[in-house]
Amino acid sequence: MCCKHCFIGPCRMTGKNKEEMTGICGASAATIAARGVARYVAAGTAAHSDHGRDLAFTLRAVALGEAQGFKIKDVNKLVRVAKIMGINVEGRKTEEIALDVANEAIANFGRQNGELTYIRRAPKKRQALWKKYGITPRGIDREVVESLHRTGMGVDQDPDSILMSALKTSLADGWGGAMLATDISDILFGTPAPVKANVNLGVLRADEVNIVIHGHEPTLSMMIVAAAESPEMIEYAKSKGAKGINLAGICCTANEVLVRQGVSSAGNFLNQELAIISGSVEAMIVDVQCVIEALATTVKKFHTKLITTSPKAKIPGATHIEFDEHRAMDIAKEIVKLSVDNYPNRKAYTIPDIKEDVVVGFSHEYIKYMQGGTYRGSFRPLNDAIIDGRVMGVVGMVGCNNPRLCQDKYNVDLVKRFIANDVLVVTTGCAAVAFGKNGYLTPEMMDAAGPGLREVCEAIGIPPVLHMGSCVDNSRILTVLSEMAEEGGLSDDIGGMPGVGICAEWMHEKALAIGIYFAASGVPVIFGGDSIVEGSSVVAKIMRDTWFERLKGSLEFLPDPDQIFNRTIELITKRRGVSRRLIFVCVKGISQQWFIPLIREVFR
Ligand code: NFS
Ligand code: SF4
Repeated sequence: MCCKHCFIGPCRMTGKNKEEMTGICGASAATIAARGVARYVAAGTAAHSDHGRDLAFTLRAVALGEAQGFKIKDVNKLVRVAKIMGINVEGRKTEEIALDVANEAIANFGRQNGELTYIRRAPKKRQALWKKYGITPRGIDREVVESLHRTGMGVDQDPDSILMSALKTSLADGWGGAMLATDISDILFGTPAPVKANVNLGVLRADEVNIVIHGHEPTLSMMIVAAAESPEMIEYAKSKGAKGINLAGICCTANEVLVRQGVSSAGNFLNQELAIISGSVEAMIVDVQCVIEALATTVKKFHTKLITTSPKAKIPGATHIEFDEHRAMDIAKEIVKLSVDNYPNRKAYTIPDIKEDVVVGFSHEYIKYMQGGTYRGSFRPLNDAIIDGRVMGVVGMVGCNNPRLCQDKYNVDLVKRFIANDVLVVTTGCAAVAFGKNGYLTPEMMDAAGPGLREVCEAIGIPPVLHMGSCVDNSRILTVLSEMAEEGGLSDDIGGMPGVGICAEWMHEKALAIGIYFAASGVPVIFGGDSIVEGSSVVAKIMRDTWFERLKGSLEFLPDPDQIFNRTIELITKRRGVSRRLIFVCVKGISQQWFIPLIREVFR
């Protein structure tokens, strides 16, 4: 336990009796732990939301005809988003609608009062709960700023109050910045639908120029994909002795181009240095988030060029080529050319012979479409399967790698057990890539699923583990849950659904923001590894029990996969309730006209 929010400190609490200690200003262990959580959430929300903001400005530039090489790829999604935002679409040009959507998105950041536009997408009951507890977010920037203010020296000193504000700020991420990032990415680059690709270091190629794109924002990486596929660049690569240009992703940039373009992924967070030490990477192009500074030292021992592109993220020792959407294609070609020029410098290299086939790209739109087609798409089949017990529940497995834990092991141990127990898994981020690396993202994985889940997956035509995208795409899970609530039969709110969120190998502030917006949205959430609030039982209890009483969502830390598994099944079982299943069987029986004769037979 440590607070360094002012220079009276740092105040450290060590030993067993932390809860009897205070900081020099008198701050209790609970206050210090709660402030820590709230600051993590503010930083995580800032990261996802700033990503969303940049996309909104790109959309604006596209609408105004100022973004070189970009166009609106998914007009249907643009129209859907415009309607949700209350923007008139009738008889208007695509660019006019796009400009209004971009401006409305941008307005969400600086809004001072009222509420975020997408709050209206949540079930009515959820919106009412947020109002009741005063946690409906107003503007994204306002909530982040207020969190930083509240948690400063001598401001909010009530752990419960600090944690309620953390919930509010996290909602500005999930139903604000992240959801806007997802929607605008879909509008600009296409809404994902299932696509085949490969995952792991074996996607690097011996006889081609290997360019690894790493970071988070899809704007530059999509342009690099286009530049690398251009005949001009392929010819140039051939002139340098390579057979072509091979693109591979790392982290969430990988997920963005994987679920949309089927560009293979070289792996998740802890694969970033491994790709370089294969000796086969001509250039690693990075933008923002999860890009470790150690890359700059690692590339010194190999021929790899490390190229930073964001004005927000520079690394000493890297080559900086700043991205600007107004000249996007020119910059992308410049970067690709520089990478090709580096191919003749490749020396000894070893590409591990490991890669797996994957099927990825399950956007909420596609999952809905799979359940009834374009005109009759709904969540009815999935809801019914959960009600009648063929599917026990849905678990969202998300988040990072963390070198405190064996890479991917926790996630893979858990996913195996969930699908074997008829629990459908939806996944994003580095956890999704972990499943890909271990062969869990193929339809053949149905064989590892329990009989009920297998039947449903076969009927709907989906694998038991659904890769839904990058970390900002966790907002897709919120949309799925809202649509399942609207469909009826399970719960008329996200709270009450037999669903649990799990972040087993987390490390980033963003992960905590995600976990907490799921809790605020009514989902019980479990984080793996050590607890960041272990110094305060008061805070741990508020996050687990008080939040659950108020919001039907919670956050708890469990260090061990067995505990995570057992607790998840306990939470799902409690939520399923026996009565609902019985009612369903009866209603279904009556509708199928076998129930009444059966009862007659029994009582005859
Ligand atoms: Ni999410 Fe994606 Fe990976 Fe963790 Fe980092 S890449 S935004 S933070 S490490 S899952
Ligand atoms: Fe110590 Fe209080 Fe300052 Fe934190 S705010 S460093 S607990 S004196």
